[in-house]
Amino acid sequence: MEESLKDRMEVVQGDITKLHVDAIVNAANTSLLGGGGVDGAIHRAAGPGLVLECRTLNGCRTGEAKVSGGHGLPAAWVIHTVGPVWQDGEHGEDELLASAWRNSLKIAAQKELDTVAFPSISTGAYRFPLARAAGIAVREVAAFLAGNPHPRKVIFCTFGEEAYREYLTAVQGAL
Ligand code: AR6
Repeated sequence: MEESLKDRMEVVQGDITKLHVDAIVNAANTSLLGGGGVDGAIHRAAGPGLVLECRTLNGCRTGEAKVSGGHGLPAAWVIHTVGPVWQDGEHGEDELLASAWRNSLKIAAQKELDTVAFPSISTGAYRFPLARAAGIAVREVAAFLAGNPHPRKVIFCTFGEEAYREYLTAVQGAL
Protein backbone atom coordinates (compact mmCIF):
# COMPACT_ATOMS: atom_id res chain seq x y z
CA MET A 1 0.00 0.00 0.00
CA GLU A 2 1.25 3.48 -0.80
CA GLU A 3 2.26 5.60 2.14
CA SER A 4 0.79 9.07 2.40
CA LEU A 5 2.93 12.17 2.07
CA LYS A 6 2.39 12.76 5.76
CA ASP A 7 4.24 9.53 6.59
CA ARG A 8 7.04 10.31 4.13
CA MET A 9 8.24 13.64 5.59
CA GLU A 10 9.46 14.17 9.12
CA VAL A 11 11.05 17.13 10.90
CA VAL A 12 13.55 16.40 13.66
CA GLN A 13 16.00 18.49 15.61
CA GLY A 14 19.58 17.37 16.17
CA ASP A 15 22.96 16.42 14.76
CA ILE A 16 22.60 14.89 11.30
CA THR A 17 25.86 12.95 11.68
CA LYS A 18 24.24 10.72 14.31
CA LEU A 19 21.31 9.57 12.18
CA HIS A 20 20.97 5.94 11.15
CA VAL A 21 19.56 6.55 7.69
CA ASP A 22 20.57 5.35 4.22
CA ALA A 23 21.98 8.75 3.26
CA ILE A 24 22.60 12.12 4.79
CA VAL A 25 22.89 15.22 2.63
CA ASN A 26 25.83 17.55 3.09
CA ALA A 27 25.49 21.32 2.58
CA ALA A 28 28.94 21.53 1.02
CA ASN A 29 30.87 24.09 -1.03
CA THR A 30 31.94 23.69 -4.66
CA SER A 31 35.33 22.20 -3.71
CA LEU A 32 33.70 19.27 -1.83
CA LEU A 33 36.81 19.26 0.32
CA GLY A 34 35.19 20.22 3.62
CA GLY A 35 34.42 23.42 5.47
CA GLY A 36 32.59 24.65 8.56
CA GLY A 37 29.00 24.11 9.73
CA VAL A 38 27.34 20.84 8.88
CA ASP A 39 30.05 20.10 6.28
CA GLY A 40 32.74 20.24 8.97
CA ALA A 41 30.67 18.09 11.33
CA ILE A 42 30.11 15.46 8.62
CA HIS A 43 33.80 15.30 7.69
CA ARG A 44 34.85 15.04 11.35
CA ALA A 45 32.37 12.25 12.06
CA ALA A 46 33.11 10.36 8.82
CA GLY A 47 36.88 10.44 9.29
CA PRO A 48 39.66 11.07 6.76
CA GLY A 49 38.41 8.54 4.21
CA LEU A 50 35.63 10.93 3.22
CA VAL A 51 37.86 13.75 2.01
CA LEU A 52 40.04 11.23 0.18
CA GLU A 53 36.99 10.02 -1.74
CA CYS A 54 35.71 13.57 -2.24
CA ARG A 55 38.98 14.51 -3.94
CA THR A 56 38.06 12.08 -6.72
CA LEU A 57 34.66 13.74 -7.31
CA ASN A 58 36.10 16.88 -8.99
CA GLY A 59 33.99 19.38 -7.06
CA CYS A 60 30.32 20.19 -7.52
CA ARG A 61 28.59 23.16 -9.11
CA THR A 62 26.04 25.19 -7.18
CA GLY A 63 22.64 23.50 -7.43
CA GLU A 64 24.12 20.12 -8.36
CA ALA A 65 24.83 17.03 -6.22
CA LYS A 66 27.33 14.16 -6.01
CA VAL A 67 27.47 11.04 -3.87
CA SER A 68 30.14 9.35 -1.77
CA GLY A 69 30.25 6.58 0.78
CA GLY A 70 29.52 7.32 4.43
CA HIS A 71 32.89 6.04 5.73
CA GLY A 72 32.75 6.28 9.56
CA LEU A 73 29.18 7.60 9.65
CA PRO A 74 26.15 5.51 10.57
CA ALA A 75 24.69 6.53 7.17
CA ALA A 76 25.83 4.40 4.23
CA TRP A 77 25.98 7.34 1.81
CA VAL A 78 26.63 11.07 1.81
CA ILE A 79 24.94 13.11 -0.91
CA HIS A 80 26.94 16.32 -1.28
CA THR A 81 25.13 19.32 -2.66
CA VAL A 82 25.97 23.00 -2.92
CA GLY A 83 23.31 25.55 -2.16
CA PRO A 84 23.51 29.18 -3.31
CA VAL A 85 25.06 31.97 -1.30
CA TRP A 86 22.24 34.41 -0.52
CA GLN A 87 22.78 37.82 -2.10
CA ASP A 88 19.47 39.65 -2.38
CA GLY A 89 17.12 37.06 -3.87
CA GLU A 90 17.57 38.55 -7.34
CA HIS A 91 20.42 36.30 -8.43
CA GLY A 92 18.58 33.03 -9.02
CA GLU A 93 18.96 31.94 -5.39
CA ASP A 94 15.48 30.37 -5.15
CA GLU A 95 15.92 28.25 -8.27
CA LEU A 96 19.46 27.20 -7.32
CA LEU A 97 18.28 26.10 -3.88
CA ALA A 98 15.36 24.17 -5.41
CA SER A 99 17.80 22.55 -7.81
CA ALA A 100 20.13 21.49 -4.96
CA TRP A 101 17.20 19.72 -3.25
CA ARG A 102 15.94 18.12 -6.51
CA ASN A 103 19.34 16.86 -7.60
CA SER A 104 19.98 15.36 -4.15
CA LEU A 105 16.58 13.63 -4.26
CA LYS A 106 17.35 12.32 -7.77
CA ILE A 107 20.47 10.57 -6.47
CA ALA A 108 18.45 9.03 -3.64
CA ALA A 109 15.85 7.84 -6.18
CA GLN A 110 18.49 6.40 -8.54
CA LYS A 111 20.00 4.46 -5.65
CA GLU A 112 16.51 3.40 -4.52
CA LEU A 113 17.22 4.61 -1.01
CA ASP A 114 14.71 4.25 1.75
CA THR A 115 15.51 7.10 4.17
CA VAL A 116 17.41 10.34 3.52
CA ALA A 117 18.10 13.14 5.97
CA PHE A 118 18.74 16.73 4.86
CA PRO A 119 20.12 19.68 6.80
CA SER A 120 18.75 23.16 6.15
CA ILE A 121 20.84 23.82 3.02
CA SER A 122 22.19 27.38 2.56
CA THR A 123 20.70 28.84 5.75
CA GLY A 124 23.92 28.95 7.79
CA ALA A 125 27.12 30.41 6.37
CA TYR A 126 25.33 31.05 3.05
CA ARG A 127 22.67 33.22 4.83
CA PHE A 128 19.58 32.17 2.84
CA PRO A 129 16.51 33.39 4.81
CA LEU A 130 15.24 30.46 6.85
CA ALA A 131 11.47 30.62 6.23
CA ARG A 132 11.97 31.13 2.51
CA ALA A 133 14.44 28.21 2.34
CA ALA A 134 12.12 25.93 4.32
CA GLY A 135 9.24 26.74 1.95
CA ILE A 136 11.32 25.90 -1.13
CA ALA A 137 12.73 22.72 0.46
CA VAL A 138 9.36 21.34 1.50
CA ARG A 139 7.73 22.24 -1.83
CA GLU A 140 10.49 20.39 -3.74
CA VAL A 141 10.42 17.34 -1.47
CA ALA A 142 6.63 17.06 -1.56
CA ALA A 143 6.59 17.31 -5.37
CA PHE A 144 9.40 14.77 -5.74
CA LEU A 145 7.90 12.24 -3.36
CA ALA A 146 4.54 12.49 -5.10
CA GLY A 147 6.21 11.29 -8.31
CA ASN A 148 8.75 8.79 -6.98
CA PRO A 149 8.63 5.77 -4.67
CA HIS A 150 12.25 6.43 -3.58
CA PRO A 151 13.34 7.82 -1.24
CA ARG A 152 10.51 6.41 0.86
CA LYS A 153 11.08 8.97 3.57
CA VAL A 154 12.78 12.36 3.90
CA ILE A 155 13.88 13.67 7.28
CA PHE A 156 14.42 17.41 7.66
CA CYS A 157 17.16 17.44 10.30
CA THR A 158 17.13 20.92 11.79
CA PHE A 159 19.68 22.39 14.12
CA GLY A 160 18.14 24.73 16.68
CA GLU A 161 14.62 25.68 17.68
CA GLU A 162 14.02 28.35 15.03
CA ALA A 163 14.82 26.07 12.10
CA TYR A 164 12.76 23.30 13.66
CA ARG A 165 9.72 25.58 13.86
CA GLU A 166 10.12 26.88 10.30
CA TYR A 167 10.38 23.41 8.73
CA LEU A 168 7.50 22.11 10.84
CA THR A 169 5.34 25.02 9.68
CA ALA A 170 6.34 24.41 6.06
CA VAL A 171 5.61 20.67 6.26
CA GLN A 172 2.24 21.23 7.93
CA GLY A 173 1.40 23.74 5.20
CA ALA A 174 2.21 21.18 2.48
CA LEU A 175 -0.07 18.42 3.84
N1 AR6 B 1 23.52 18.67 11.95
C1 AR6 B 1 22.47 19.28 11.33
N2 AR6 B 1 22.48 20.57 10.94
C2 AR6 B 1 23.59 21.29 11.21
C3 AR6 B 1 24.74 20.74 11.86
C4 AR6 B 1 24.66 19.37 12.23
N3 AR6 B 1 25.68 18.75 12.84
N4 AR6 B 1 25.67 21.72 11.99
C5 AR6 B 1 25.14 22.85 11.45
N5 AR6 B 1 23.89 22.59 11.00
P1 AR6 B 1 25.88 25.57 7.06
P2 AR6 B 1 25.36 26.50 4.31
C6 AR6 B 1 22.94 23.50 10.33
O1 AR6 B 1 26.58 26.82 7.39
O2 AR6 B 1 24.62 27.68 4.80
C7 AR6 B 1 30.32 25.23 5.05
O3 AR6 B 1 31.51 25.81 5.49
C8 AR6 B 1 23.10 24.99 10.52
O4 AR6 B 1 22.56 25.39 11.77
O5 AR6 B 1 26.46 24.30 7.53
O6 AR6 B 1 24.77 25.71 3.17
C9 AR6 B 1 30.42 24.63 3.64
O7 AR6 B 1 31.71 24.11 3.41
C10 AR6 B 1 22.28 25.52 9.34
O8 AR6 B 1 20.89 25.54 9.70
O9 AR6 B 1 25.68 25.39 5.44
C11 AR6 B 1 30.12 25.81 2.78
O10 AR6 B 1 31.26 26.61 2.57
C12 AR6 B 1 22.45 24.45 8.26
O11 AR6 B 1 23.06 23.33 8.93
C13 AR6 B 1 29.10 26.59 3.57
O12 AR6 B 1 29.34 26.25 4.93
C14 AR6 B 1 23.33 24.86 7.12
O13 AR6 B 1 24.39 25.71 7.59
C15 AR6 B 1 27.69 26.17 3.24
O14 AR6 B 1 26.79 27.02 3.90
